[in-house]
Amino acid sequence: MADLPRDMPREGRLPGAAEQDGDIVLHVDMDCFYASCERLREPELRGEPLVVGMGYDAGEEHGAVATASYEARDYGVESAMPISKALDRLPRVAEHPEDPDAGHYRPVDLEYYQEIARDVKTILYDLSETVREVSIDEAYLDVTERTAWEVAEGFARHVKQRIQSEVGVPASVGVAPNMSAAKIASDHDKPDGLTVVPPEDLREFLEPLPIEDLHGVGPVSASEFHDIGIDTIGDLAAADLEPIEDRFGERGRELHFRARGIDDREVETRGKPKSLSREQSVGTPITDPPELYERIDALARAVTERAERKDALYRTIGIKIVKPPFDVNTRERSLSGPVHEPELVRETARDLAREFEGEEVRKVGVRVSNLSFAENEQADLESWEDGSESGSEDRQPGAVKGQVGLGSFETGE
Ligand code: TTP
Ligand code: MG
Repeated sequence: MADLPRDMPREGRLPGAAEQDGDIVLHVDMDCFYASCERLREPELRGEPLVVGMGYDAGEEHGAVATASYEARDYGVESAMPISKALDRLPRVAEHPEDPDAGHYRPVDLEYYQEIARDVKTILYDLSETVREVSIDEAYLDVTERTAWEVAEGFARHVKQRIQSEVGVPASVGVAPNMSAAKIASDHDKPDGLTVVPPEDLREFLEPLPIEDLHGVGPVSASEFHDIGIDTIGDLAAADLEPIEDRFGERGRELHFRARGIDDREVETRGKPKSLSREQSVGTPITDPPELYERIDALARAVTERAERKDALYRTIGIKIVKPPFDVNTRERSLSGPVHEPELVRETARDLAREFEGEEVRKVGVRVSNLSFAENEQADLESWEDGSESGSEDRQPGAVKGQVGLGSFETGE
């Protein structure tokens, strides 16, 4: 594998912010979602081969599998397969009651699944302020402020358990330093999966995986990659960028980066964010006040630049100071009205940090909240555009505000 710099600057990142201290992204994807919903209201279906789809009743000829339980997948039944083919592989119990290799079939009841999905998403919004819903059963959470790498596994287990105990359906969860890797991680150990990939393990985790595991590589581009001798994510990471770009264009470039564990997309809630923040960890705790203030200044600048891009005004300015090992302190100050004044953010943040002068500090953050938006729809527009530019992953032409992912799902390409 090529010797690539691990500390490549990420766009939008603070200079000097070490990669390993960046974001913590959690991806949730429900297991055989429609089938799990059916099992919730019909517990006898648990552990049974179960196909959810349309068109299997006598007299119907057309229809496709929406999803299959993992037991049905063992018979070769897959999403999007023609129902006739599914019936060949797994006959219906209703018609073959004596056959031990028969399965259950249920029609699609989207409204019911959407209701369950809403319950799941409510828990996710409770777990993080920043939730990016990408389909009916899938979302990314920015959990940087809610956990730390050392305890991320316990946090992920908590997420799974809450969904299981409060809603009653199983989920797979992946935690990684960016969206692309988190998606791969949640898929890694499905069903009932839990995979945590801390930054220092990222390259090693990705390297041996088949190129198909990289989200955005569907069957067509996978076979093109195989044609040029790229079989694993590690092969792509080690390949020269130029020929990849020539062949696959901008998307090739993006995939090449993701193969190397680099993905600059930020998890952003569709719609208006509630706060904007930036934080940075330091390897050796800071005790030197000038260094602390220097970092505060850089973070304040990053946050106000982001507010500017989003046309956001803020009423509250806050800081976060983490002392070793995990002593999290937040302080904030509210203003009388919404403003956009970078200098005021810098001064206020410095002022709030004063009480920590001389103490050991391992993480610093600056945040503005109580946001209002100068240009009414600007924030929505921007986050939508961000999403559509960000590669194949979140492209959902049908997914506009208010109907994110309803009935839409990803097919790879
Ligand atoms: P997926 O998350 O792709 O699949 P899944 O949840 O059924 O299974 P997995 O455990 O592998 O995550 O899609 C979520 C739901 O979207 C799925 O339950 C049914 C629906 N869907 C379709 O209707 N047609 C399709 O082709 C696919 C892929 C999904
Ligand atoms: Mg799923």
